Amino acid sequence: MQNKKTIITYGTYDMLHIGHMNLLERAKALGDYLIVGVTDENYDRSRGKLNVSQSTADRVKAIEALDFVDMVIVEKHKNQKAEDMVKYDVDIFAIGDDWVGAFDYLNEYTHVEYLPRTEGISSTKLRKENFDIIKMGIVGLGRDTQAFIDESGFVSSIKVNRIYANDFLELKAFTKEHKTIKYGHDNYDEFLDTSIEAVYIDTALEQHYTLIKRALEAGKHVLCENPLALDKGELKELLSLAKREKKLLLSALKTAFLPAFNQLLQELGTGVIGDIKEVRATRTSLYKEKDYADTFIQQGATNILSSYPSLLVNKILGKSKNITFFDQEEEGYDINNLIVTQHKNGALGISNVAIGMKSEGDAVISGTKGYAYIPAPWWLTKTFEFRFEDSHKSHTYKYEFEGCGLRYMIAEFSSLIQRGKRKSKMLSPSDMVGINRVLLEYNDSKKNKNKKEEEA
Ligand code: C2G
Repeated sequence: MQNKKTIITYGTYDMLHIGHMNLLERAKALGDYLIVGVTDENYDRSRGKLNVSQSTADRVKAIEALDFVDMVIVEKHKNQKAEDMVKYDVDIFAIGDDWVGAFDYLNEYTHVEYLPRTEGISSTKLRKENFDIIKMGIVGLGRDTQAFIDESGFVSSIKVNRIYANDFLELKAFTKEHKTIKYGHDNYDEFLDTSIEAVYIDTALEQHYTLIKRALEAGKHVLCENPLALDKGELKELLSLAKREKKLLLSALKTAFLPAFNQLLQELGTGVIGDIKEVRATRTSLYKEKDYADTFIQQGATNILSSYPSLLVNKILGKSKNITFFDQEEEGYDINNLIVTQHKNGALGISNVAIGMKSEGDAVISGTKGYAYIPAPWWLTKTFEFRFEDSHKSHTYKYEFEGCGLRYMIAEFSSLIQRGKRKSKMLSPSDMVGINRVLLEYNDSKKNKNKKEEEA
């Protein structure tokens, strides 16, 4: 009996269409056994595919349902194709001829065959036909406003065309310079009364709560720089309001949406470093050098920066049970804070934030078998390494990272709106509560301390 001939092909297969089906049938016709590699969402995002509308699980399900497909695997990184060729003893690698030349390097492992592509149909075209473009407005002229406008250009489902700021002259100068932002408003009610469906808020931290509340009440989805509120009760109120209004409220914590950060969490979930006992992360910034307004600095290191280490700690260890602060104050606000949190099974979170000193911004996740090291700046995650006592077993993961990272967050925000979802798996409402607990408790403890001092 002749050996069976194994064919492999890869793709995203978003909104599975006739072009994909033709290609898969042509691939199967080359042999006996067809393996299809469906790209994982983190891998797609790291190779610049930001606008995929279906989850990995849904795309896998659609391919599994096809009669002529014999096996479905998930493609997670760039080098996997070569590994799969060896692992599955592949005879032919087939792919559409839009890729001609790109995979010639795989001829070293197998025979590469470029097959004719079906003209006139694509996932991009289907997405355009099926989903409306989301009109979005910007609130404030903050530190990330410019970057947000630039990065939203990479997310085809979003159009940013309005801005609100209370300083009329600044606003005028801004709209004159930015031709894509056609409309400037210095009246928030008027701004909210337009056809925009969503807003991005980047203002002074103490204004967030009121601006979010009014936007949600006006029926807009909200993406807002963290912290969403500076008071415990206020955060809960905003989250219940979003739920009641059936609107999406998301913290603009860009780290949470980076492909490499999500891949790190996925790998840790497999137990690669054993039981995790401690997560330690540092985030410092010398804002003073950058001429930021005094009122911003006076919010203190914890309010400005703690959400980043708290994100890493909470995503890995879950909710914190006890929180202890070791803070250093100057001129009435904290310039440095070492925050120790206790979690399930006694695991420890150690977060260090500072705006008055500079330190190494790396992170270490320690487990019973080994540890993960993320070099500085860990919150712009591009690479991470799993290290073991036997250094031969150590391995490094490297991911592409486009622009300043905001585009991954904007893509998730728009994809959730398009799919009618209110919760992001990458940053759920309960993640947001957990992450903000540190700064909200710190603000509470400071309030109580001041009250006691006043009474004494
Ligand atoms: N395809 C086709 N005709 C179309 C559209 C797509 O033949 N009108 C083919 C592509 O050439 C590819 C497969 O269908 O072989 C899957 O296409 P996509 O989902 O767009 O995936 P792609 O980004 O091409 O993935 O590791 C991933 C692969 O490198 C390519």
